[in-house]
Amino acid sequence: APEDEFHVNYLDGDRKGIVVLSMRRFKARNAMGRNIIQRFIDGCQQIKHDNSISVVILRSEVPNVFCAGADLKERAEMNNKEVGEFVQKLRGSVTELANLPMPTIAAIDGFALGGGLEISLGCDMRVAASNAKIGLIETSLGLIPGAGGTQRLCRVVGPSLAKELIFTSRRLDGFEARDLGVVNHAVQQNDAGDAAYQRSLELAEEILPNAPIALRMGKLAINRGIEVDLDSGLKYEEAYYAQIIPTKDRLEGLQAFKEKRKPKYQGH
Ligand code: CO8
Repeated sequence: APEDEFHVNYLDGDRKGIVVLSMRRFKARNAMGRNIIQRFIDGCQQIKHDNSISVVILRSEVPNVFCAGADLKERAEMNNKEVGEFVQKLRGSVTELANLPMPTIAAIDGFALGGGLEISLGCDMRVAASNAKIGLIETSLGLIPGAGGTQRLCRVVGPSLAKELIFTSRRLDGFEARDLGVVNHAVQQNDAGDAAYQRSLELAEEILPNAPIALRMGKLAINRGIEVDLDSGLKYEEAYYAQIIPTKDRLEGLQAFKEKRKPKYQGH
């Protein structure tokens, strides 16, 4: 069923507070067609106001593929107006993901090409497995990255490296991508083909004990701050810091320190 192309899974037990977004359009290697894009947007909207979520992992359940990019078959059937709307929707899905208030991690266990890499650039952090093939290959298709790639890759690795990667259409494996800073961590692929997802879970578990509102304010301060000069950025930090002062979790943090115990944050 089309709704099966994208799942929102709330983990429980020790992992309560982690949500996993799963792309699972098996036949088309998670190519972003109209349906999966809509499910993707719906999934982000479903979780964005949920303060019980501390961290989100975006993964693929399709073996060996994170996402093959825009659906080139659907696209070939469209007239110019429809292509325009389609591209706008794909851009919108990455914007929805990037605007999620909580920390997000992309688990790249295989190909992440073109729009596939652009989607992962909508996450705060990326983890790749050794078998990943990561690249903004659009110029080899007569295009440029159209779902944020020219802007977001620059902000991750700086303009001269982003230019080299876009001009050459180079495909990086997980370790190469890690060495260049395109992804935060790289791991050897395992037999199950989910090593990047497993490493992403570890990273999520490291984030999980921390206060959800503090995570959200930290993300906002960084995201807003990198777009402006330092003085304005420091003002953002001050403003988001002020929003934390009245929270119960801040008092819980102080209390736990005093009592030499682990804090138990509630997200308010
Ligand atoms: N679109 C549509 N169908 C696709 C796509 C795609 N991007 N990728 C794979 N498929 C389909 C194949 O056609 C095939 O279908 P069928 O079984 O009917 O023949 C099926 O998925 C399986 O594909 P393969 O047999 O090729 O599977 P492999 O596991 O051997 O290879 C790969 C997987 C490496 C991912 C390979 O399929 C591939 O290279 N795909 C194309 C990748 C690509 O070029 N992506 C870039 C797309 S362009 C882009 O994303 C630019 C976006 C710009 C932003 C848009 C504006 C917002």
